[in-house]
Amino acid sequence: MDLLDRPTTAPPDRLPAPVAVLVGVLSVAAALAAGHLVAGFIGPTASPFLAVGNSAIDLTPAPVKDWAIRTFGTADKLVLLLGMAVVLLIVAGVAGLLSRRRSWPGVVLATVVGALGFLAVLGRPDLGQLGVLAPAASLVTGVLVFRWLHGLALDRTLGTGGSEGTAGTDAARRRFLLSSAGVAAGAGVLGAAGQLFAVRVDVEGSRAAVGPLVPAEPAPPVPPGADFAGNGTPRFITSNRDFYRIDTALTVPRMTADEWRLRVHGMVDREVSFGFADIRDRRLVERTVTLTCVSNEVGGEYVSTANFLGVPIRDLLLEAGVRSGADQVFSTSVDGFTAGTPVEALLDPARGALLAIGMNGEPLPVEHGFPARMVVPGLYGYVSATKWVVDWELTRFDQREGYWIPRGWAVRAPIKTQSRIDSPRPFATVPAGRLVVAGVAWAQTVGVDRVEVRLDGGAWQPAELATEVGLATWRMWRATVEAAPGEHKVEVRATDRTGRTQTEERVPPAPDGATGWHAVGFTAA
Ligand SMILES: Nc1nc2c(c(=O)[nH]1)N[C@H]1C(S)=C(S)[C@@H](COP(=O)(O)O)O[C@H]1N2
Ligand SMILES: [Mo]
Repeated sequence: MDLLDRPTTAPPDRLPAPVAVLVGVLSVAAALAAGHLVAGFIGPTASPFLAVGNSAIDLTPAPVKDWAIRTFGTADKLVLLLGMAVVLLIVAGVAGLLSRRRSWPGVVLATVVGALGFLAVLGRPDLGQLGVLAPAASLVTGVLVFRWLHGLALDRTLGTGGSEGTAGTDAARRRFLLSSAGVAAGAGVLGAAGQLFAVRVDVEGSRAAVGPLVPAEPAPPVPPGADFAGNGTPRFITSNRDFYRIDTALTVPRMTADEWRLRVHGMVDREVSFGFADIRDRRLVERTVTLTCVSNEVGGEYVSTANFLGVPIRDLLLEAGVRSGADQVFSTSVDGFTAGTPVEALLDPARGALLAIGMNGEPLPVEHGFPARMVVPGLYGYVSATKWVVDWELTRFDQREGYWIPRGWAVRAPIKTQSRIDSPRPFATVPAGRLVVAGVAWAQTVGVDRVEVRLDGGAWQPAELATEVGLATWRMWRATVEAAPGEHKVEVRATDRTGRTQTEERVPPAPDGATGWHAVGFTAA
């Protein structure tokens, strides 16, 4: 309070800088809280802060986005929100400093920032027109609080707070401090209330209420010997908790099974739609599928395997009747993510694409798409695996583009044959002598035929393959090499059943998946 109360010789004619900054920051806090509260009622993504964050994600140029994912991994969203908070604090401070005499410069700046919130919310595909109520609440609250606190602060500074003399100044100062504290507390309470309303949708309760999902056609049990976990590979089935996760939205959509509906329309003979019970009451089939992300670097972790339970997408499409000429199913998630999948792949009974409602014996986890998602063996997730899916439009590839296509990724994206070394870990030190190298390989829909390893650029030697579980899944391998004391490099390459061997050349993930041999350097001692 020292700075605020510093005695001045000449009567000041403007707010001290710290007071001005405080007014700006508190007004922005109040604005965000009001928007967050309103968004709690009409849809969490209408919260102006989140909406601006989501727009930032959607508008970020592809190279920056790829860099952010590479650098921060799944913390990229936290980094973005923190970065936005810092920028906003600076803007709020500047708005205050520009308004040391009069409030209008700050009001203008606040309006400009508020307009960003409006644009962001209007751009959200998942919000109705009510969505703009949230940024409207922010804007009005921000401007009113700013003008009010600004007035109190001027009274306090100039001593125009009412009665004459120091008593008046003291009263004005008290009024300003109390009001500031009130705004800070009020913003906290409103923001928290908005958060409570936003999570009131009891999605976990809805998941629990689904009850046991019993497949009419269970996936064959994973045979013993399907993994080499003892040698350092992952377990064959990835637990739901460890399953990799990719989503564009800042917050995971919270939709209950009761609210969920999938609408099938566009180039169909008849529009149909399905509620959750319609799907759950059908003959459910379970399939073991390895999902893969196109962003997976050579040797990367964005590949996992689960037992997915659901109904064949083929059956649902046949009920709607696909008109000739339609070559794309354009799927939309409740959060606005979209993907374009070839009709041909979805109708192929051998591929076995599912509308999944279960994963590893439970209803889909919320982060993996509850109530329902698509799972299409052999296609990268961004062109096929829409989570929280609510809409299928039968259309043509030349008519509509899925979310990632204008961002530099390929329209058609079959998963490339790949292999990865899981043991030894990079830079590990291992005992010299015989060493078991182990890992995974995948070539979804055709199967892995052969895996080979070589040490220090020597001759390729065949690896032992684990028991094959299916063509839609990964396959584990291991090989024994002789490592003399010193530094080594081990490399791997797979050959699929079409006879194609992975090529050596390293190609980055964009636009249609990384290629190249995975190599691991280690020391034998
Ligand atoms: N709604 C929605 N669905 C989505 C995505 C997304 O960002 N939003 N990401 C896709 C991508 S890029 C991949 S690789 C898979 C990942 O599925 P998972 O998170 O269950 O592993 O989901 C796909 N489905
Ligand atoms: Mo992905």
